[in-house]
Amino acid sequence: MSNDWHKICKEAIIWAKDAGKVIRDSFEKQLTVETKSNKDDLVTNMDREVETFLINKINEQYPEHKILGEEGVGEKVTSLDGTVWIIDPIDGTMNFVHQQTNFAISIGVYQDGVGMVGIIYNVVYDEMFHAIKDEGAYLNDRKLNQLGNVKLDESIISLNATWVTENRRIDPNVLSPLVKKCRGTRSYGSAAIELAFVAAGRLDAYITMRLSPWDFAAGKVLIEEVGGTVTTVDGNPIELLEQNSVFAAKSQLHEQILNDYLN
Ligand code: 2AM
Ligand code: CA
Repeated sequence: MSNDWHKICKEAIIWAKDAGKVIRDSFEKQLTVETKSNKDDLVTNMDREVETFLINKINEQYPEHKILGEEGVGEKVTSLDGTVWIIDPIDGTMNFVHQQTNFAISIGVYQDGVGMVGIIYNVVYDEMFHAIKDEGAYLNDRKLNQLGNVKLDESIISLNATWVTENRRIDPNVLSPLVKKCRGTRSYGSAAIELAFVAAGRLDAYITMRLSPWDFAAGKVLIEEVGGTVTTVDGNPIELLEQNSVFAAKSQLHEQILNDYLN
């Protein structure tokens, strides 16, 4: 059975906006914060509430679709066959808890492993980034331009300071020359927002060493729709159902950084 991607995109936008309103309204209320894998890996009642809300909407409308969500409210997804929704109810939970800004709802919809719809809702800024495969990407009603070229020494790269200090995943000497060479670095603390900003041309590149499918599923669709490149930091294809390092950038800059710094 074939899907109507316009309809799916429109519905997902409405659900994300409705969920965003619920999250904004929750700022006035008491939040329950718990930790998951470690003391800095946070989850709140709102993460679970929003994931449940989205899963219920998807299930009502598309009972035959599969759903992979960060908080595990849905069933376990082990293959990309068919239509798979990959959702993060709140990407940037630490920002949500500490700052009440710079977090996003991320929804990617894949058909047999191919990204068809990407939605990232920057909740507090009311910025809806969305794309349908082969139909362009949008920020609210504005169509995003295809990404152009940029000189490395005039580029802004998003990366967390963790990756240029001692850490378990990358030698700090790999990325520190890149940090020196580029015009500036930024870190927003929400992978979805950083990927959306690459798609919108606000950032030229984003590099991180470990993300989960719900962190990048929507962003990958958005960036590829404006001609950007998303791979692992080794330049390999992203595995949709695995944790990956992620390197997203304007395509020419991606190639240059890969050749001159990451290889
Ligand atoms: P989250 O807030 O949805 O957990 C922070 O640098 C970014 O990395 C956020 O997008 C955050 O998503 C994600 N992140 C944080 N800890 C992570 C982990 N242990 N594995 C994968 N992604 C993580
Ligand atoms: Ca999350």
